[in-house]
Amino acid sequence: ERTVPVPDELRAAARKVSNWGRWGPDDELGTLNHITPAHVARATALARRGAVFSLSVPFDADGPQGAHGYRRNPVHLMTLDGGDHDVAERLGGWGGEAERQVSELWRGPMRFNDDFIMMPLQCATQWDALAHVYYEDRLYNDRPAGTVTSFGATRNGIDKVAARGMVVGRGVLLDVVAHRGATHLEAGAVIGPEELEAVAAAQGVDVGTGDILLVRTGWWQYFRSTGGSGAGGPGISWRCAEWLHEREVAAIAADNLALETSTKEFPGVTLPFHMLALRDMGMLLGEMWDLETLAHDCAEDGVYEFLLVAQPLLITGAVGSPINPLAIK
Ligand code: UVW
Repeated sequence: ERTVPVPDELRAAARKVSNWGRWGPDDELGTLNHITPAHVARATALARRGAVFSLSVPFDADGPQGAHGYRRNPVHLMTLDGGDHDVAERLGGWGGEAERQVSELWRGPMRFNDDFIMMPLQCATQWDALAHVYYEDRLYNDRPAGTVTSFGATRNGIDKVAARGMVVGRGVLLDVVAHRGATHLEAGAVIGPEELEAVAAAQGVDVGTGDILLVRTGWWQYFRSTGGSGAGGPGISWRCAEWLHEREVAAIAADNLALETSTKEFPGVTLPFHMLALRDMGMLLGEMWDLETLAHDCAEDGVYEFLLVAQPLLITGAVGSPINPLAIK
């Protein structure tokens, strides 16, 4: 048997948390529909001190993909820099159309540098789009798997979210590391819904409709401090799906590689929380966010809520997007 069937328990959970049809047959935003203009307006009031925290890890060759099998860290290349100008002046030009264009520009006082980057869209701080993970040939809202082709995602792509400027609202940090009194969670640690509930209660923060939930596991900090080891991530259990569904959470992100635990909760089934969240609930998943500085600030002032702005890029048909999320307190 090549295919491990969907376990009964997971299928039962899928039925409970499914949002297919909830926002109409054409919906491609999923649980982001929980964020209404009223939610956004209320969230802006959380930017009280004007303190801004970038939640992005660096996009560079030392990135988190050192711990990943099938992705690569970004390759950043310069296409033009000051050295080209110096060489052209000392040794003569490059010849051809390139020289004609550039030397025309260099006759004036303006100088410039250009670059580009090659990278998987999901190699560092990012959102998984709803078209990223599916099973039994269906994507979120009963779309056929064939709607994603080599031309990209014709349905449920990240562009649908980006075009609407959807990912802004009330962010809530649940600092599981601090709650456990640890520096980081051990590889494969599992965070269940009971623990999310306990952390929220201990921090004195509620989690409700339209919130964007951030979960700190300490993985990113640990990965950085150990010089790149750290495959086998701590993370949330598939059992958190129902808890998030009941609270009408809009999206969830964490500071680890895959958001959910690397522990196999069902034999032969990889990423069961992804299956429920992306395909059945229609919930964006954020991975590899740097929550360290924000967590320290929250511990200091005891405020675990903030305005969160985390827009994906408008990349047509993409199944994920790099982001530089901002928390503003
Ligand atoms: C997979 O690797 C399938 O998913 P993610 O990048 O969201 O962890």
